[in-house]
Formats: sequence, C-alpha cells, structure tokens
Amino acid sequence: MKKRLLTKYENNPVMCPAMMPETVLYTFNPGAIEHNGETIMVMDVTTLDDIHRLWIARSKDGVNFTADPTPAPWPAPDPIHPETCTYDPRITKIGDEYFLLYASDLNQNNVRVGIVKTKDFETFERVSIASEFGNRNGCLFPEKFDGLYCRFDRPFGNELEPCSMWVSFSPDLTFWGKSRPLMYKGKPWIDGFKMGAGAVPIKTDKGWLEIYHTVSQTCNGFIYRLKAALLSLDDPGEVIGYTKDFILWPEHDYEMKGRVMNVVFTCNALPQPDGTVRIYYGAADTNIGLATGRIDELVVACLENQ
Ligand code: BMA
Repeated sequence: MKKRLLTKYENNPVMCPAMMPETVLYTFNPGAIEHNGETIMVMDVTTLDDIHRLWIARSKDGVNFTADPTPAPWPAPDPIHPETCTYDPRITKIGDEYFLLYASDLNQNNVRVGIVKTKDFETFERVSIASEFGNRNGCLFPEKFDGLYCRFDRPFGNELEPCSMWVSFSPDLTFWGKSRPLMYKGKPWIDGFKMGAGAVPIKTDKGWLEIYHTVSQTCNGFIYRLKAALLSLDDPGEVIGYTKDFILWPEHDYEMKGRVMNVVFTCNALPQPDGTVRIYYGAADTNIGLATGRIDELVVACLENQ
C-alpha cells in the first residue's frame, strides 16, 4: 500500500489571517529558515488594499508563530523597477547572509525576480532586480557551481514552451546567464499546465532534493500540488529522479477554501538534525500549514523513477 511521504501537522494551520496583529485578507506562501534559535517565516500577506506585502512571523518551537507588528521593512524600490507588490520569497543562507529571491510585481503581468539580503531579519538591503519581465519563482542554491551562483527561475513561456523550471548562473547575483530549461512540458514531472520551483534545494548524498509545485487544469480551475525531484550533485541542471506521485495536495478546508481554491504551494523545506524536513506551505492562498517527512524516504521515492 502506498503511504504518505509528508504528514500534515494536526493543529494546522500554523498561521491564518485571524492571527495577524491587524486585519488582513490573506497569509500564505512563506519563505522560511532557522535563525538564532527561531523559525522565521517571511510570509505573503495581502493587506486590505489587496496588495501582497512581505511580513515576518517568528517562532521558538516551529509551530506557535507570532507575527511582527508591521510588514517587513523592505528596501526602497529600485528606480528601474518601482515594484508595488512583493510575494513568494525563498530564503537561502550563504555565509552569514540570507538572500531572499521574490516575485517583484509592477502590476499583475509585469513580474521580475527581485533579490534582497539580510543578516538579522531586522533590516534588509537590496541586491538586484535580477531578471527581465515575465519571470518569478526564483530560488537560489546554497552553494556555488564552478564559482557561479545558481538559481531556479520560471520564465513565462508561450504555447510551445509554457511555464517551466529553468536554471541560470551568475557571478554576482546581478548578471544572470547560461540559462537552460530544467523541467518542462512533455516530461513526466509536469502535470498539465505549469510548474515552478518551490523550496531551496536540500543537499543529500544522492543529489539535490527539490520540492516543487505543479499545476493541473480541471473544468473548475487549477489544482496546485507538490512533487519532489532529485538533481545531480555536480550539475543542478540534470534531473536524476522524480516522484511520479504527488507528495502534498489540498484536502482540508483550510487548503481548499480561500482566495484561490485547491492550492498547496511551498517556498521552503527546512532539514532537521533528525533527518526529517519541515515544510511551511501556503494553503488556498489564505493560510499556512506545516507538513513533515523523512528526507531519505523522499530521496528513495525520487530514485524509483530515473
Ligand atoms: C501562483 C503564484 C502563487 C499563488 C499561486 C496560486 O502563480 O501567484 O503566489 O499561490 O499562483 O494562486
């Protein structure tokens, strides 16, 4: 019998609009990381003006979170791209700095990959606007390859090449190139419509473990679900295994009812010392749930399909 690779926390959601210090519409899709003995979530929060802003919540035990009194003190917009809306951050630690790659919107269809950094989650500094228009789901590897930073991104495609995951490289986090598609239509890892990077990849002895979202179309709209893939340790542009089955899907009210129905979406996967992983996932673009699983079981599931 097939078993679940990820188990949802029984007291989900761990964050919802009612837990915020002011009235907001939605809380979802956090980047997450551990820092100074705390779990930090940098969440998408939609305020009453319908704008997504990034807002931090902190926890000592990983399940009870308290949101800061106000949104994160985001750096002033870059003059070449005066963003109005920020969402879906992925947080990568390199040295003593945390880099956040996020969707930087001018308006709904003019999204670019933005990068800011912080050392303490109190102040943030802009690094770059790191793509042209029509790109998001940026997600930075924690290690360089041949001296270059590496990221996933997801350029918006056309009919022939719809939204797929790509890898790109950079010497300085500003100039990006050597871009190539990684996971794309026509291959078993995409379900129907589109896909994009999820979590910052986890290094294992068998490969980089990536947990990502994939989107199916139904007569009632999209369903967002999660799968996992394993990438070569030497070449993050090479898929060496993947889960045929979904590993997380919407099934409870807090995942099925909200701003967008039937969505689970992740921007993080935090490895724990006991070999498990914690995933703080967006649910129905309204709530945040926690799911946990074993890293070795996810890797074995990926290696079943090579
Ligand atoms: C994606 C992004 C996510 C969102 C998801 C479902 O395209 O916009 O922020 O959670 O759609 O609405």
